[in-house]
Amino acid sequence: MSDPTKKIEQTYLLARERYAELGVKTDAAVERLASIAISLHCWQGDDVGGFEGSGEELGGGLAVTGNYPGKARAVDELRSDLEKAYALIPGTHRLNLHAIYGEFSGQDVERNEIGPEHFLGWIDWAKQQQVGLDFNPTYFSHEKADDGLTLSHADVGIRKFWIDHGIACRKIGAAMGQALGNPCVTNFWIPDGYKDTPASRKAPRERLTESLDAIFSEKIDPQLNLDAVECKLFGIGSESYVVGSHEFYLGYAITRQKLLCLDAGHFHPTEVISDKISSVLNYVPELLLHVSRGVRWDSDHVVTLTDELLAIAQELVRGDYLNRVHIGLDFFDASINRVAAWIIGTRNMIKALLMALLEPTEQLKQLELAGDFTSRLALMEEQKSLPFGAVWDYYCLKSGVSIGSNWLKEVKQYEKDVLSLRSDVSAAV
Ligand code: RNT
Ligand code: ZN
Repeated sequence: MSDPTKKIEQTYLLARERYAELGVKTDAAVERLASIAISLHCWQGDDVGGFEGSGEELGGGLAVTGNYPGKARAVDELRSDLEKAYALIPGTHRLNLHAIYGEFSGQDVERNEIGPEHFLGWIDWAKQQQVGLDFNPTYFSHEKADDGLTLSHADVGIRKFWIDHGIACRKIGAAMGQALGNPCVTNFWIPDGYKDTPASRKAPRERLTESLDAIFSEKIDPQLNLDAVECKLFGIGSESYVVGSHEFYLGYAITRQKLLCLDAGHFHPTEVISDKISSVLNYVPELLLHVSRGVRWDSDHVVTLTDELLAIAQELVRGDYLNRVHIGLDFFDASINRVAAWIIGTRNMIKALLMALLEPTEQLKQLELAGDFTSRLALMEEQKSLPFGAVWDYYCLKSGVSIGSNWLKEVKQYEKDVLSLRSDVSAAV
């Protein structure tokens, strides 16, 4: 059997039988998987640089390490890199844009003055690529964020500036949702906090509540735009106090019925978001996930197929939460090929979902209800050596993307033909 397509199909049929013995329908799993969109974060493509052209350093305590050549310097390059990534990832996905990625035609457009007009190029591109769009206001890399405070700043003028930015971004999100026919998730993350012990933990939090309420005061059709708020434990330069802590945003999201965004790197290192999903979904309508990988801290490493990634996927499947949870990625690694980073991280997220969809979930739940924890553990462990890879290869084949690590050859070729020709000097947009 030398025809590789035939080989994958044959292997799949054997795997399908094996899973069927456990009552798992692989065809249904593959079909379900194809309907799950992952939101790829644009900022992996250029180390969270954006196109404002203001020369501002990356702020907000965010850190990207590495200087791998070939970073996208302009919108066309970023789109080309994304197209390469999407072509090597099975399924139909989304793009998550930050406000600094607008097309400002060399103009100095202040963040409180941005509008849908600066994102028309992205909207057209998204239509043509058939990807949905998500959005984020950018509350960092700006002189008005240099104090480490934005929406919770004590200065009313600075606060107003950032409130207006938030208002502008929700309108952009709604325009994206309208144009593409599916809701845009607009996620609010702010870096606000203090390096050292605050004298008042209270005042900035009260101001943040007021600022958020002002931003969200205009009702926007949830078919167009959904608001999410992202909590964090600490950041570089905000080690002692973060205004938007977990408790803060949990309370905010519940009382305002907003989406809560759980970033896998934003909690104590032994705390996992997989355990939080089924708690918070009792109280908030929907969730946004920022799937990331912290190594010792919120280091935003490329997502790998870890136990926690699998646990996140299992929670989404076991809890039947896939229609209430938006899956986004959030990592930035400049030490490896950036296109490969997207592909590795996204493929891993999809693999984890497939593994979870191939689980005999009902059987496991029955065993648990019957108190047979021995069998529950035994079956969960047996699950790990079932022929998952055969189903994954088949899914890639059906989706028209290259099998196994063949995608890497294509990325290497792209590096040779395109990325290596880019100089590191930032091109004006
Ligand atoms: C920062 C947050 C936030 C950012 C992006 C760029 O700790 O995780 O989501 O990574 O907005
Ligand atoms: Zn995040």
